[in-house]
Amino acid sequence: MLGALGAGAALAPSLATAAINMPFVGGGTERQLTTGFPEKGSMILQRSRPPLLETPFSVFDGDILTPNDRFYVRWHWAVIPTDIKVETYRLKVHGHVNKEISLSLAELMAMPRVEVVAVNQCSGNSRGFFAPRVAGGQWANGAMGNARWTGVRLKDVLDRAGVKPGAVQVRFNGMDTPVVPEAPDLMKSLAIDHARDGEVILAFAMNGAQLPLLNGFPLRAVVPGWYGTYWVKMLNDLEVLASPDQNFWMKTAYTIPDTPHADMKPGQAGVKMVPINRMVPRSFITNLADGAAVKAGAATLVRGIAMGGDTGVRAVDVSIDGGRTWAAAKLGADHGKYSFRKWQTDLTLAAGARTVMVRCTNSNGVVQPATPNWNPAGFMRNVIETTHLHAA
Ligand SMILES: Nc1nc2c(c(=O)[nH]1)N[C@H]1C(S)=C(S)[C@@H](COP(=O)(O)O)O[C@H]1N2
Ligand SMILES: [Mo]
Repeated sequence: MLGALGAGAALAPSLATAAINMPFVGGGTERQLTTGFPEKGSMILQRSRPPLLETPFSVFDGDILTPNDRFYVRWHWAVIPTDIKVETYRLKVHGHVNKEISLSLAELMAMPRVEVVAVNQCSGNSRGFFAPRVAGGQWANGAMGNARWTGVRLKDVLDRAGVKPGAVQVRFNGMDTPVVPEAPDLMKSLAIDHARDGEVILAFAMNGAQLPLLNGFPLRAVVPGWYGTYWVKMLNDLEVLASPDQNFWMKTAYTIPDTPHADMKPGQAGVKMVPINRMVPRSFITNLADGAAVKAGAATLVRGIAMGGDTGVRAVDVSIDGGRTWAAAKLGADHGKYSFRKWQTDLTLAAGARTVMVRCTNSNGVVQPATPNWNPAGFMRNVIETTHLHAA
């Protein structure tokens, strides 16, 4: 199933003429669509070097699994190998282990396989909607995707090396490198018990096909229920650590206020910061864009997607009276607790300007908040989404 990737796939984009308007805070921002990246269809171009590509939101109204060629892309450094030799690729496992090992793809693929459907969402998904605005990639809601991941348990790989007593974390490193040697290579770590829980996998396939280069060919970490930053791509190095990881990407970047909803006030001092971790419930309408026209006094089908975050979706409710009353939507097929879940309902709207609000409650009883959270990095954006409709 894994073949060598076409030699030297170019990462330079060619811009298509189409554009997409996003109603960001502070005025509309026009964003280019591009079809110029290898193995990718039409994507919103955030940045070309390193590639930051957003999934156009209409894609989420399609199959519950986000197609590989429409799946968002996020890299931190621009030095990304484009010609990976499957025959010579090795995953090295070292550090606080009994025996350092180095596994080929063939060896990894001969191990017991597991599959999970799980949402990969960037910590900064929806950052463009933060008010006041924050620096960083101005994503709308398309820095997320849902896929069926196939691979091996991280636990099984670690067991082959033998984790020594006293291990505290496992650190992931991929084949991409910073543009200047002084800059910090991207590395992310998970607590040893998390790494060995049997749910964290090293995936070599996505939706039944090899990983697209830009989504981490030939191997990536899949950390169900946790933000995408831990899902290290082009993974070739696992280091078992005997003391907590102090590297820039764990200690400084990707930290959130240790408060409910990771919420704080702009300029607030003395806030304790912790590494970002579990995702939270979210829900969206996918078949009607903000500002769409619908028929007044007749049933309108409204449908969308929800995610429970670090657990399943218990309920999706909608409100057409500004959140005073809520009615349960009908949930679609359950693809596992880490997957998107479809929902739909029929609404009859009186003529005029109307709003539809959608709210997810997860299986732990966690509900989306009514007011948006804020933090300076623009992480974990979460609020009950409101769509404006014109009924006539
Ligand atoms: N090697 C490597 N892995 C990485 C990153 C990176 O810069 N380098 N970025 C991480 C971040 S922040 C996110 S959100 C996800 C995005 O995954 P995707 O590009 O497959 O959608 O990859 C993660 N894995
Ligand atoms: Mo991210």
